[in-house]
Amino acid sequence: MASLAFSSTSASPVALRGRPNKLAIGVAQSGACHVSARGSDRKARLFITRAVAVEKKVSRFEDVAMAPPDPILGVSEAFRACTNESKLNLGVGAYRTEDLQPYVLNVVKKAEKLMLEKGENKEYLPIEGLAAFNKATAELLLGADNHSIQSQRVATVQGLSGTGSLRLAAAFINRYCPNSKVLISSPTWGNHKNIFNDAGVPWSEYRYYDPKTVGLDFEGMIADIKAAPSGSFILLHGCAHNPTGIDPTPEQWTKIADVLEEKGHTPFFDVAYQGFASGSLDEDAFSVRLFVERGFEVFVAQSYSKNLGLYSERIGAINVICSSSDVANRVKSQLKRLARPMYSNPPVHGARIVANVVGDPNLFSEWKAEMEEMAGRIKNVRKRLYDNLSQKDKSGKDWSFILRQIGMFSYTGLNTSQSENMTNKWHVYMTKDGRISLAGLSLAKCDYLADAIIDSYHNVN
Ligand code: KET
Repeated sequence: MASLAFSSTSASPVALRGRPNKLAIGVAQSGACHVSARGSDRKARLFITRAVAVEKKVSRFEDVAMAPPDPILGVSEAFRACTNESKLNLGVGAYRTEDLQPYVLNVVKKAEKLMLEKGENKEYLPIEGLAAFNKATAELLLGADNHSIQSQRVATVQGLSGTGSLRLAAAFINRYCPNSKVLISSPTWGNHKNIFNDAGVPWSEYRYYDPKTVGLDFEGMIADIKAAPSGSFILLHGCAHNPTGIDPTPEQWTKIADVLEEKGHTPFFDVAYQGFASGSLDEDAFSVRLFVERGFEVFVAQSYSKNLGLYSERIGAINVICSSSDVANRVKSQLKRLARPMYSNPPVHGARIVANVVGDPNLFSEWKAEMEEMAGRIKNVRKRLYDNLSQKDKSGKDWSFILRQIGMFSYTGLNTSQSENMTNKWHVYMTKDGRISLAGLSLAKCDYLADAIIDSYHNVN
């Protein structure tokens, strides 16, 4: 017989000893219940008039612990709950207008109108995604005349945005290169470690950020990549490194390629900001194209969350540039095989938007202009924040590192307690690693933010 525990909304609670939690009996007011319990309570008799017993199973998941909030997306949840008027959400990397409102690009609206007019159906896509999207995305990344495309050496599979594409590649590495490890920069985007952990891919870190110079620790990076076991995958941010906003120079990229070649490593690029860093799609693809040009087999995960503002459409791709078209075909077949039991096939809406924008010369040039505008707004905010900090801070601290960073973020150098002060005292919501999203800042709010940063930096340890 099962042990019994009781709960009642009407009568005072009756506590029974014995093993609890197998069954709970709720007692309502209109009915009767006569129960005998086991152990020391076996003889207990409860007579509750007009009470009805309602059997309720206690969850088998009772031992599941509460997961911590996500370090990035959890910040948005906390921001929504805050009622202070000065609040600012500089957590997630999502572009806002100067009025701090989400922005849907005009080209996206135009592409959607076209799609509606065409009245396309909602049939399943093939496992690898929309053909027109896959073609457009590889060409955007590598350049349409790139030799790897011409010789059909690129395996492209539409993914669930950048994250899903990285995850698919991680599953591929786990299955086909099970003894290889992935090296990721320290620090890196918060989700990289989760992705490789969940895919069962071992990883370690290479040095990247030097807090003393608030710049790139190039020597450390090279030394760690050299020291990694030959044949490792080296995760690189194609442009606008997240969270630091510090990218290698073209000369440094060449040196990195030399070391990867020497060690037989495979470059694995995360390209989440093409066109968003410099405002130019080609300039931001420089690093990837360099490695492809030098004959590496390269993994590249792409995202259209930021550059086309398609965050919730979940549109991106995984590209594997292979040494022959034959290998590319086989790699693609296995990526599809991995995708099928995970999510079957990808969603069509975002893929059609990208294909329409990239495939139409007018929309394409309009997109480039809008992207330049977004990148320009972020650069203006960056400059204004720097100006405010340098004018207000009388300590002599050099804030010029902010101007040297690129992309959506600024890595302020604030530590955890200082970042917490930003939120608790100033209602500036940001990640605890000191990263702020400049895309969520307006020119008008730079003054307030500068006060918050100066206070947190100088008055909190
Ligand atoms: N890579 C990097 C480097 C990156 O910053 C993001 C998103 C992604 C991939 C994935 O984006 P997706 O939407 O899956 O295509 N970064 C921002 C949002 C997030 O954390 O999910 C961020 O850092 O705020």
